[in-house]
Amino acid sequence: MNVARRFGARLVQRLGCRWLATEATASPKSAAGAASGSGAVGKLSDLLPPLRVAVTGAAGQIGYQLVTRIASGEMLGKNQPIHLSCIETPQGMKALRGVVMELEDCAFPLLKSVSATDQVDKGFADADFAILVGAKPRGPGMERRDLLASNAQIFAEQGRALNKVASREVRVLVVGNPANTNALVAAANAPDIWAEQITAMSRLDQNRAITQLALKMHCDVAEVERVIIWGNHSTTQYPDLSHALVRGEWIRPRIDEDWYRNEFIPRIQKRGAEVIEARGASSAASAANGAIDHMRDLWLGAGNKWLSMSVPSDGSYGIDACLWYSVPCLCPGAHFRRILELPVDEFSASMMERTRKELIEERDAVRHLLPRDYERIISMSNPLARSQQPKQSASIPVADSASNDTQASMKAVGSGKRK
Ligand code: NAX
Repeated sequence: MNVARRFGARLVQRLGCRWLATEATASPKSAAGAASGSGAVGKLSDLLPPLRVAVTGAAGQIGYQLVTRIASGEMLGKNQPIHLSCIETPQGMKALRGVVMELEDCAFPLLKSVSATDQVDKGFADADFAILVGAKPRGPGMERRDLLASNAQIFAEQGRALNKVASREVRVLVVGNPANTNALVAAANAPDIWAEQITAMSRLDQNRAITQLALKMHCDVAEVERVIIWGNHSTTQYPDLSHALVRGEWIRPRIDEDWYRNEFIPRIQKRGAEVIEARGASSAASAANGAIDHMRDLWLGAGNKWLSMSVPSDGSYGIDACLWYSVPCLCPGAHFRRILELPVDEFSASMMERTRKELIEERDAVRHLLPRDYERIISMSNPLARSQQPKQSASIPVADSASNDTQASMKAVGSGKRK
């Protein structure tokens, strides 16, 4: 089957070719919702053919928030009916039944069906989207290395299941930690799925950084642009304001260096711990919100917005291929494009290097769970990777970066297919 054609068909669907949506595809439930005028749900005649969304860890604190927002249409749009598949551990199934009851009790017009299972092969069947939230928390006395290995096992199994039963065009978002390395493990175990269809979440970090900058500059979050998160979703991440704009103006020269290096950067890096300290539990609503933002913008497109996403490295910015490293991207709809050749100053280069090294260490800690030919599996999904030489310019000043035309500094990557 020609994957590009199927990909194109999905794109056509996403772009809203309404002739594809017939009344026959819409359920009585959709009709009731549309007729009752509940919220901004699309008219029956505007509804698209349904898509399947699978969520692991659906009874956990992030999953609980996430499934409700997905079912309400916040992720894929108000004219997109969905079948929702909730996946949990056997121990989580009782709580999951309660979540399913609540979803039913919401009478969401776009929710055509909801299912609950502890079998990944069943849960991922024909999935168009899979959000992998379920992961083991760090137990008492557990070393980081043990946590990495035990979660990598879960993501290896889920990668194999996605490979076996999900749609060939499935879009996968990894949220469960260590998210970047879990994405690598899942992709390495899913040889028939493009590695670039598997992304990990750094949007929560980006949202946190945007808000902190807006607070500092006394402006609205909507007036902040081009904030970047580089690297790992961990305390080594680099929240970068080198290219940030506030009300359309390049802000870096006006930022106090001490605040930037000693308050802003550590605050974003450790924001998760700050939330745990205050709430007694880790971020849940904001994490679910980050996942919704990530998937919505990836699928529906986000114009010229710079969005940070952890994606398989293509070698740009000196990052080793096969690491899932957060970089700035543009989302034209249905896929992402890396923003390439941004100038990187010395400070940024050192911050980016630190988080790169951590990802290498994480990769090495789970190497025994990667197939022997994992580099081939991942790089084959990105035929441009080897032809694109990294362009790292550690000493280039960033002064002109804000006026660069985004389109000029960005190149499309990876729309081939391995098979
Ligand atoms: P919870 O412990 O509340 O929920 C996790 C759920 O996953 C549980 O219900 C558990 O039964 C289920 N689960 C565990 N293993 C599973 C498996 N193999 N298959 C299906 N379900 C499974 O954790 P929660 O607060 O929801 O956090 C979930 C994950 O998100 C954690 O790994 C957490 O560290 C990570 N986070 C990632 C963030 C990011 O930006 N990437 C931010 C928030 C969060 O810390």
